[in-house]
Amino acid sequence: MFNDKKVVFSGVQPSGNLTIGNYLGAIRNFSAFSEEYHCYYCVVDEHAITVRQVPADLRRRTYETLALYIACGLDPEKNTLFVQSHVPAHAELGWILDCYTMFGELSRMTQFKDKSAKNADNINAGLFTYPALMAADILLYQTELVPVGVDQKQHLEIARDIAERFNGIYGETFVVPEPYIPPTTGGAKIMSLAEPTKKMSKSDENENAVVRILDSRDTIIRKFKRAVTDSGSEIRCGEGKEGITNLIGIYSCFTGKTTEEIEREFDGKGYGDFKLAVGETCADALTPVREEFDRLIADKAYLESVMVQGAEAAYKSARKTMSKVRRKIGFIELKK
Ligand code: AQP
Repeated sequence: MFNDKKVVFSGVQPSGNLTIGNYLGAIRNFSAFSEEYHCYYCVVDEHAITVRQVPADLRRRTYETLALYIACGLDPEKNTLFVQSHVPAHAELGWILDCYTMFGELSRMTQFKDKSAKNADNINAGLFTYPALMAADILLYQTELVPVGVDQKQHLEIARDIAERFNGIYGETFVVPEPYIPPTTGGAKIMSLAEPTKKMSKSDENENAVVRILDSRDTIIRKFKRAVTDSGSEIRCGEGKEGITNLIGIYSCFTGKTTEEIEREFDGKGYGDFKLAVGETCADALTPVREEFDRLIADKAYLESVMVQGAEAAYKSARKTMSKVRRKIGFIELKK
């Protein structure tokens, strides 16, 4: 079915209830690749445990993230949808790539710095070596393209460096992947509604800072109404207007209108009108996703069948890369 197609890989951590940042920066863009590429979309539960998770919540969110993939338009018959821990090759290649990843390069990762500041009581080794596991996720499938938000650009660069380093030592083993990052006005980085200089993150403790894909219509509208703006009154992008710039970006993502068109549309109108329009537009766009999600999440047996089918397809491909890697580094493969 997938012969000769180039590969797309991406993942989302089940580390919280997904936000419109995850949606606009990543998931919404995934289905565009389904026809032309062989797409692997993974729920990266192994990454999620770099931050302490409540087991029951992790389990529930893993189902939910898979259901959201499907509700956002990813057909399991056209995409390989799977859970990272169901394919042990991720952890195995992750360890191997740890040994080809430098302490210095990991120390420069901004996500490590941010997350260690947020989780000062749990700065574990997994948090530090996260990019090597992410490189394994990608390289395992000989991925050409990785659709991600701009916050993941640095991790993509390290994945490319690791692939090139490994290929340099052992000869061509991995395809060197390219990032696919949406344009800045196209959802590459959605900012917090409470602190618009900070990325919107699903693990943010301030509920008013994040709009979740599954928030109710009223909640979405209320959160946008409360969004931090500035003391001015003009609906314009610009310095000192990070809040309004973010809202214009979100509105643009949902309507397809350019910044100029939006600025013209709201010329002479107040922040209140604009925030209401953004809230309603976002809520309307997410309603069908929420309805489809509600239907899917009630059918655990179906979701589990997707997990099984996805894990089998992913394993088939991962197995080939692992065999090549083991041979190249000098591990003995047992003939069964
Ligand atoms: N605010 C964002 N704007 C645009 N894209 C975003 N992504 C995340 N936040 C934004 C993209 O979503 C994909 C999945 O992200 P992830 O789950 O792997 O982890 P993350 O980047 O660390 O996302 P969060 O929401 O900030 O999670 P937590 O709070 O758990 O750390 C990625 O493609 C990411 O770029």
